[in-house]
Amino acid sequence: MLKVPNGVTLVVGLGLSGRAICRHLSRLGVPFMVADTRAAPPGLEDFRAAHPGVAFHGGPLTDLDLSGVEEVVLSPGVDPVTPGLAVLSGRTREATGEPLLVGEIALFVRAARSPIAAITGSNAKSTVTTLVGEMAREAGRRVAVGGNLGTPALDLLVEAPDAELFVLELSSFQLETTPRLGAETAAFLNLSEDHLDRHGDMAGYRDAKRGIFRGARHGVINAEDPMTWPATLLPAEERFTTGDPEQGEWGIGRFQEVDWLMHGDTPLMPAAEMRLPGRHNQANALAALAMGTRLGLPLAAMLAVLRRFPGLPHRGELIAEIDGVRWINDSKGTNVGATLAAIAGLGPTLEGRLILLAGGVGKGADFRPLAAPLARHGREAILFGEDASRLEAVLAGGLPLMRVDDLEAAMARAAEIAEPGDCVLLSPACASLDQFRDYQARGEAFRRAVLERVEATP
Ligand code: UMA
Ligand code: ADP
Repeated sequence: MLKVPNGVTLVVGLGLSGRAICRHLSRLGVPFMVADTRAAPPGLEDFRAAHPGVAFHGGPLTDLDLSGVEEVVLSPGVDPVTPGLAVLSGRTREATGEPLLVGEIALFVRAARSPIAAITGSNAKSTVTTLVGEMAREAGRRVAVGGNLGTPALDLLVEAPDAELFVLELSSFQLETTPRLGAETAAFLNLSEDHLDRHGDMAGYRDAKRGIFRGARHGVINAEDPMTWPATLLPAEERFTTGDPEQGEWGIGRFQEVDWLMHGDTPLMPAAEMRLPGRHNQANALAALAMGTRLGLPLAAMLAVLRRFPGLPHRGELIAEIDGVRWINDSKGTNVGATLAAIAGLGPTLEGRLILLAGGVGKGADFRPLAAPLARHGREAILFGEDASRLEAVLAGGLPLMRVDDLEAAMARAAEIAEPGDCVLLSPACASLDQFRDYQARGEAFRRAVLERVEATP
């Protein structure tokens, strides 16, 4: 057994977060060592170069004697019940009374001197985080944006030392190990099945995400999704809905015969002026407006961002229109909730029909919710990857189905059957890891193939 020396902090995981944690501890002058359950994780060389002389243990955590450890800081991908960590369960640090086992965001909260706007949910986190960040920037605020998206939170402290506002996307993994976030405004956008392998069941997953409200001064929640509501009353709380808003709510209402983004009975902007397409993105805009308003951002600046923001790559991204057929990359649709939102958000806006390209690693999810909206809006679903047969079983009878080997074959089939006014939508409802490095690689493969088609089109 290797003893972590008394008073030394243990960092677990040597990925993006782990290395950010090491840099932070090193800046603070806190003695630390690092463990990873892999013998030689890809980050090891960088780590050794950056922190010569700092001890590294590669292998099971059960090899470590943690009896004298000062604190254990986990990377988000490391489950707090990983063998070897159980001895820490329920234990607190004498000096602070905080749990002995925390994550990167706990360290961030201790060090940050400016307000935090935090966003979680199963889907749309990155979109809303980016919107709020852009709105703050448009309003002239010095804002730093990161977390589960882009720059790890702790690195923001160095990259943007003069930030007046931090906008953080936070995952259930990060929230689970954050004892108290204390956000100025915290949004829980939606909850649908994902990451159940880690959280056990939906209640466990929801409870982890609800951690975003610990110490929050203002909460933004989804009126249509009670799973996002906090367990205890917050000092202030606002709701968004895609329906007609009640007093104080953010929603979509009819005014001058078109749909408007509304705050209570005040019309703010015609929904069609938003550059992002679909009802699901209108919900995202409303959540961002609620947060921005709490942060004191002027309405004009926020609406200007909604008029121009084209969306992030791989999230409902229009790559090209070829012969009247739109090809949309929603490779980030890695779970049923995201794909459902894409189908239900885009379907009603089409002159033709949807051709859905889906499949990959389903993470044990229940695909049944996809069947009805696909039957309503779909021309055909083209299925590939590890869980194609599970998708096929659930969708059978609703619309024509086609099984192919991979994305390339799926795109060839889509080009064959598409008619003007149709939309070819890559929104796999699955992770990509059976056939691609990650969802970005899958989206890039789609983009390249569409652009080749553009070039080949006379
Ligand atoms: N590791 C172990 N034991 C384990 C699991 C992992 O030692 O049981 C080690 C791995 O060997 C590796 C390191 O931990 O060396 C990887 O750490 P990590 O999985 O926590 O990943 P990071 O590179 O630190 O990236 C994490 C987030 N990843 C996860 O939560 C899985 C990134 O989110 C995030 O951008 C980054 O921190 C910066 O904050 C990615 C993600 O997929 C985008 N997030 C999930 C999602 O969005 O659905 C939650
Ligand atoms: P996250 O960071 O939570 O993964 P993203 O903004 O990257 O969120 O979007 C992920 C997926 O969710 C995309 O496929 C996108 O089309 C879909 N999506 C966007 N808005 C919503 C919404 N309001 N509800 C459900 N899914 C959505």
